[in-house]
Amino acid sequence: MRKPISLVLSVLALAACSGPAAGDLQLNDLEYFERQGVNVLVYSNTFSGGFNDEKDSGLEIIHHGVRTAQGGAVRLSTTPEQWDLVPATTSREVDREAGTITVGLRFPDYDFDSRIVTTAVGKAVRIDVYLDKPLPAALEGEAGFNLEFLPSQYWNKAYLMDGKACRFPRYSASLTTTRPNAEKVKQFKGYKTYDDRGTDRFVEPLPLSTGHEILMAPDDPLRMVRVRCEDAELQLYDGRLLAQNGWYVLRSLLPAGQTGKVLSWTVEPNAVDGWVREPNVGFSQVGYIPAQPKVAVIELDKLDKPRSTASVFRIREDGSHERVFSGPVKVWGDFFKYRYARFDFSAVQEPGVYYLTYGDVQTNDFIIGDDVYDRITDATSDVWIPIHMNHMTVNEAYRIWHGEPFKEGYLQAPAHTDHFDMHGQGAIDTKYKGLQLIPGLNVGGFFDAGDFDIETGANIGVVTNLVSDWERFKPMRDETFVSQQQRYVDLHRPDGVPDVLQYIEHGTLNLVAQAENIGHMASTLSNSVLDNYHHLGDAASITDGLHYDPRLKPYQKSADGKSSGTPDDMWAFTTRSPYLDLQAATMFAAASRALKGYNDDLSRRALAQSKRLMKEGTELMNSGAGGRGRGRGFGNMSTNLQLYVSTGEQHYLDDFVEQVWPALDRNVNSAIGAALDAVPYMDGSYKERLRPYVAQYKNYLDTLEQQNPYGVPIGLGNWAGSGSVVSYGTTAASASKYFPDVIGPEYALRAASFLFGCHPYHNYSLVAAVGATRPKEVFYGNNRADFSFIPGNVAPGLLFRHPDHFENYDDWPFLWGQNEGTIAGNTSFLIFGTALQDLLGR
Ligand SMILES: [Ca+2]
Ligand SMILES: [Ca+2]
Ligand SMILES: [Ca+2]
Repeated sequence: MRKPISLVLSVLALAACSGPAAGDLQLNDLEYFERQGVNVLVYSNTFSGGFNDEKDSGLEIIHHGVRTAQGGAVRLSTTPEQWDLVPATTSREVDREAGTITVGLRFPDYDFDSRIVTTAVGKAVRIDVYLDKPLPAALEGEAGFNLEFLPSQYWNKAYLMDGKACRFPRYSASLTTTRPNAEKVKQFKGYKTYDDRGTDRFVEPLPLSTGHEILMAPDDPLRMVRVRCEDAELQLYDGRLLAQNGWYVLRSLLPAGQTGKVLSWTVEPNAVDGWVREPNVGFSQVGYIPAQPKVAVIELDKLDKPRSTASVFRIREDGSHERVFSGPVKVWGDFFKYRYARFDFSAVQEPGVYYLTYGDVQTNDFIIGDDVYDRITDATSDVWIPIHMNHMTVNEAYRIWHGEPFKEGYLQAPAHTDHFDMHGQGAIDTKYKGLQLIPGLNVGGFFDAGDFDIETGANIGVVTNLVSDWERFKPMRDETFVSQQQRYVDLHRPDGVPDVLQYIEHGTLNLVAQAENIGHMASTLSNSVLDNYHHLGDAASITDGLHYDPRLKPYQKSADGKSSGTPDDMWAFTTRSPYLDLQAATMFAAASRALKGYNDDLSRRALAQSKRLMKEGTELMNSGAGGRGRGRGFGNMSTNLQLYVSTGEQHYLDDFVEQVWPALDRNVNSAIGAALDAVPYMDGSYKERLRPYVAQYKNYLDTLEQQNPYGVPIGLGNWAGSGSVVSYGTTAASASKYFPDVIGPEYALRAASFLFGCHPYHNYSLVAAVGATRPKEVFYGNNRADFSFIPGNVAPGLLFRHPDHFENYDDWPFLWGQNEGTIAGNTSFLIFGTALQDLLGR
């Protein structure tokens, strides 16, 4: 996925309420149905997240604290995939008196409207589907009401369909059929999620079970749900047959030729009597240095009575446990769904192995020691980053992570083409024709994230981050063998060259190739067909490595074995953005400095492109061509600083100084990072003039502790906010380094604690970091189909679902907004980790 710009909203805790009562489902003030242990949300989250079916919309059930069902909607297929059509929400009305929530849904592609009326009836919610006009003929036998259940919460559990006992399958291995493509309901913008291998037929799952009443998970009271439908058949499907991120789908077809109320379900989630959510004791899974503040944040059900004390136990050398500290638990207050309390155990300073207890809750152990942060970036730098090197074979010990991808290179994207990952090609603005090979682009660069495209903006961020890391901290770590000549990377094999330099070189190689061969920066180098975009597995097998020749038939190879008729070649989307060109100019200037003396040729080429793009980009910006889909940010202040540092030319510095103070006056929080970056290159008077802004920034940092119990910026966007926490931590570390008398190290350490486990929902480290006792088990990496992780990944973390729920699944990797690490984000973490180590004098 391409990370959308997410807003960090400042929010105050919602007004306190006493929590849900036992008994019947009630429509509450936040406009969802609630009883103790059960929340039924009705379009608090609509299908408008940006990537179609994100599996977090529609009618949803949060069952004893876990969002186990979603996607309740009229849908057009048995097991909808991400790029199947989703309904627009045309209206949402809450009638408190009648106790109903009514939602209007519309599929514009079929001019098809429906209405869902939900009503609490005792402990159940009744769902009635209304049609004012009969189903469009094309949707007869296709449109149904669907509700999707989370596989990882139901697999291996039992269900009864009309009394017959069955088991939810751990593995997707049930019957399917095929139908002619002509019968396939349209997918998003006419894309196809599947490769029919020339059969002209698509696959459709067949139901696991059918009946009129299903009792799900009678063997687990926390997950038990009863669903009844009198007027149509209930069908249970396994969505994983078509897509690994599919859910179990319960559905009923809508009848043809009818209007009015056409379907009724009752859904009754079980509630365990007197259920109160277990406290979540948040703390740093990588531990603490002896002198630092140590505050655990305890997340509590509003029905839970906060305890007055918590304790710290030490695990002694003979294996016995000793209580070494007890202290007060102070209630912080309410923040969205839960109540929060804090336990300060800063007094515990002796190095050793410890755990916390709060009532019956005992945490896993953690370490207090001088060196606990020393290795937090090692997995990111030694494993995650090199695995994401494109156009190379990457090996680790006995394992090939991926072969060499995209040997056939990249074609010019045809004019006026939309793209499924939020890009697009306007008129062609290069010397190439649509679908003509642009030479030289299949070199260097990093996979964006859990997908395999080169996002130019993200790759610019990567090189910028790595150069910053190199120049500030000179990391000489050498654990990676990189041979551009062999196109081969071997992990854990030193080759005499610092790895960061090799990663800078790798990123720069692709970006310089773009500037030289295209003339400006491409927005992305990405898949041309959707069936390749959702690839899971070895990147080298996404395309066939052969040049596409339209004269051959699909799947046919030429006699010389060099081309094929399969249209799978990647495309370069080249529409010019002067803003992106200016960002590239900044990065090239920085890369040129870092590469000098290591790869002089590339260093010279980068500097040449920097000067050219700076000039052309500035002219285009001044002419009002602001570029496609991008804001102007704060002009080219950072570019000017980078160019000054690279060239020593005074006019760049003058331009920087002219821009930095107004930018700080406009918004100190957004400009302070760039202003601090300049400190090493400026004289003492600059630093003194900056001081009051740093004091102003400190005031902002202190307000965060009133905004939420964790004291870091918590984002509410559709992509969770670890990136903002990393950025906050890095800026706080810089401020603390240059102005230690104004800003102490505690702010940067707070960011570390949050990332490493002191956060809502659970207390696992959001970073797959060396040293964390309990990192998250699953991430949305390119190996997510194996419910696994790539070491060093940083999850976006706590995804906010409206109106009051933070979530991070640890048994289901497939929600990108919570579990996908990105190359730009993870190299930002590398800087944060290094800056923290530097700040702590390590
Ligand atoms: Ca992407
Ligand atoms: Ca190396
Ligand atoms: Ca090909």
